[in-house]
Amino acid sequence: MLLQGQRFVVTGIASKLSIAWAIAEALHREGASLILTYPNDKIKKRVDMAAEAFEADLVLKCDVASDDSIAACFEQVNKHWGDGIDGVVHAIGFAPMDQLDGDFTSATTREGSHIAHDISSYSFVALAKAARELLAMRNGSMLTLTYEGSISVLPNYNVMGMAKASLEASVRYLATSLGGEGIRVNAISAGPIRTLAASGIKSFRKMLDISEKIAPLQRNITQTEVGNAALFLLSPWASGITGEIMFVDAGFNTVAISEQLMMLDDPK
Ligand code: NAD
Ligand code: 0WE
Repeated sequence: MLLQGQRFVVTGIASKLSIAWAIAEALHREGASLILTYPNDKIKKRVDMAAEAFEADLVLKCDVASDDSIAACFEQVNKHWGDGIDGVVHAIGFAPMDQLDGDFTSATTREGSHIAHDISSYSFVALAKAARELLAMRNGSMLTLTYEGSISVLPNYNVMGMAKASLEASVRYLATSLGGEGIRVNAISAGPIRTLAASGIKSFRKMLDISEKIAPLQRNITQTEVGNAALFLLSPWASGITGEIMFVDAGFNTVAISEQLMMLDDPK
């Protein structure tokens, strides 16, 4: 029971496939107490299911598009855990669907870019602002989820690549800003996983197939593997780690040209 008596706020559960579901599962397994959040009534019932499964203390509304919603949420967190929290998990990403389809230059719009950056990047800073005092009381930490598309180009990821690059920079700036208060800030860069956020993405299946051919482990990763890495970064075992982007991607990011790709061009 690595996290007995510790308290975490987990955002981003939308289904049993959500990465946040697996993170909440891992935290609960290690004895942590949880508050889970949802953005709107459509998703609330899924979060209620998770709350039951993981014996969560509370389920709170938190739409990160709204400062009022974030403030109201953390007012409740403060009421429940007024003497501090040990961590906040940000597992939120969104861009309008039309942004994630086709040629980057043509598909990207001012409005689409604004929404992608607001919901997928600024929201992490907004949560840090709201949680700062409570985190400082217990040497807490923040964790977010990012993707390789922030560094190198993948078809259709488009403006989300820009937003994830911005999110990763925010991890470093927040780590320095909050380090003096004993608060750590990290990210996990996860390999592709079939979740709701992957549904409707053109040729996601193909992306999974190619990823497992390039990755050193020759397979894709699971939500549980991200949950376990999250557990580590949120735990006292990671007390010396901040501003870090940790890859949980079966090694995919370390390979430029795989043996498999060589054979594609010249089969033998
Ligand atoms: P998911 O669809 O299960 O989770 C995305 C979450 O964002 C949902 O719970 C949704 O409710 C939430 N959300 C969207 N708008 C919101 C708002 N305004 N306020 C509050 N919450 C809002 O998909 P997922 O794959 O578990 O995504 C979680 C995170 O992991 C995202 O940041 C995503 O970019 C990242 N990630 C996913 C993959 C992948 O392949 N699935 C890989 C690397 C990183
Ligand atoms: O960050 C993500 C998901 C990003 C995402 C997905 C959606 C689909 C539904 C953001 N906004 C929306 N909006 C919707 O309406 N991932 C890392 C998963 C993902 O998405 C891709 C990927 C991968 C991997 C899009 C194109 C290419 C690869």
